[in-house]
Amino acid sequence: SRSAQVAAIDLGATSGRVMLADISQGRLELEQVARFDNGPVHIWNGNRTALHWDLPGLFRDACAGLAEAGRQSDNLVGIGVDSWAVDYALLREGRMLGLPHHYRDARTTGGVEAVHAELAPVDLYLRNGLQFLPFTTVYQLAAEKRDGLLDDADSALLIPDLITYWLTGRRGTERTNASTTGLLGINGEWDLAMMERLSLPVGLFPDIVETGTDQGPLLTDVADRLGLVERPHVTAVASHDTASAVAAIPMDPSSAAYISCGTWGLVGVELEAPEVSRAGWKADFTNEVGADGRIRYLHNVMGLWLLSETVRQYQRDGYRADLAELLAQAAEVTPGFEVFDTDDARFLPPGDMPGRIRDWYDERGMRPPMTRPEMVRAIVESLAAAFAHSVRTAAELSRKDVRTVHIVGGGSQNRLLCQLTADRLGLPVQAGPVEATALGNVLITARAHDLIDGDLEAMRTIVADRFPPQHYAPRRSHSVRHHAAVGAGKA
Ligand code: LRH
Repeated sequence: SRSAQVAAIDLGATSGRVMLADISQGRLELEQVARFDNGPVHIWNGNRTALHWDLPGLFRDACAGLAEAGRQSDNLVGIGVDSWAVDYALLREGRMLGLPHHYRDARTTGGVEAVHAELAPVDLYLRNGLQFLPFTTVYQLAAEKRDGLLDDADSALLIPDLITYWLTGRRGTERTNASTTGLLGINGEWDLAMMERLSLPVGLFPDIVETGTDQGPLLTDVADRLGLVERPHVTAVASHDTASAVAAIPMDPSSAAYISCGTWGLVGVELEAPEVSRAGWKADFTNEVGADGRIRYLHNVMGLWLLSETVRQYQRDGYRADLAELLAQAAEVTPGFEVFDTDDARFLPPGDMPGRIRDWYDERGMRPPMTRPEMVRAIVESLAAAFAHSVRTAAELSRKDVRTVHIVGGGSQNRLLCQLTADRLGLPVQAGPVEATALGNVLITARAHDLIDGDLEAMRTIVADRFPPQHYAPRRSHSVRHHAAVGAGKA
């Protein structure tokens, strides 16, 4: 039979890509057809400099990628779109009202205060099951409400849903990403009572669209412009990038923890049902929805952002800083410093990361990392420590006997990080695939087109066969003790 291809638009917080996949029962070829930069755009708004995303630019680059995917394939049947979570565009009568804000923009502080004045943090957790992140959609909306920015809007679309709308003309809110807004109850329904209580417009986001749903063909106009005569359909994939990544982790969820490591390090386990407890609230563990109704029970660790912002600062300082080189030097450092708390909110905004890290040590009268290789080593050690801590907490809170840890995404290529995580946990680390998010994206589209069938386990088997992970054994002798501690939980 004629072969068929699907494309993924995968927008990360630092770069976007379009991938082309040839998938059929037992075969999976994945190729990158376009890659483009992404990052905050700083724009003066009359009062202050605000951080935005260049959505029109991203859409242009994604479309160019789709056109290229079309040229490279003989039968492009499907497209899926995923991106980072929580952010959204406001629309009126179908038109976007201004550039979407970046979740690292400072305006959310007021939003957090406004929301918590109405609903205590623990009550919010009991309703939506989400860890506290100051940029969760509900806080962003509360800040925009205060600034009068919602007055003109009649609808809002999360980023992948916006791209889907611009491609197909159809509006919906895909379920996995909807689960990151804070506006969805743990029962999976929009929490209208909460919206009313917070004086947020009810019905701003369109109806939930289940993961895997056909969103229709490309608009004729779009298809013509991209040279795609046969008008591929867009599938609502697990449009939260982390949900797509987790769907493609070659793991056995009964005994594995995972770290989806890109800009963020999302550390946790997969559950069949939400786990909402006081202990989970205190530990800041979130219940986000995954593909096929699974629950991503995880904590946000700061991730590679700390490294990329550090390298950016070194470049601003006039050093010819190259991350690979710095990591090689960092591997040779004998750490003479303690780890720092990567969760500290001061590390959220873009800026002078090494300076802020030094401040963290100085404030405690501790010896800070002195040289650039030491700084990079401190970051990687601290990330590994944070990963290990969250893996242990996930195991305890979920009462899982975690025996192995999967690292996927860009971080899976960071050998030092993988090894140090294995060492600190005393558990084996399975690294890769690096393109887990794009794989999860194309697999859901392929399933929607009946190119493959089966459940998540079947999809994970395809990934494991085609992209066998790289194994890191823990280097310390006390691994057994650590393992016992990880599995012990509350039992
Ligand atoms: C990772 C991610 C993460 C969210 C953050 C906003 O890209 O989607 O899961 O918490 O970005």
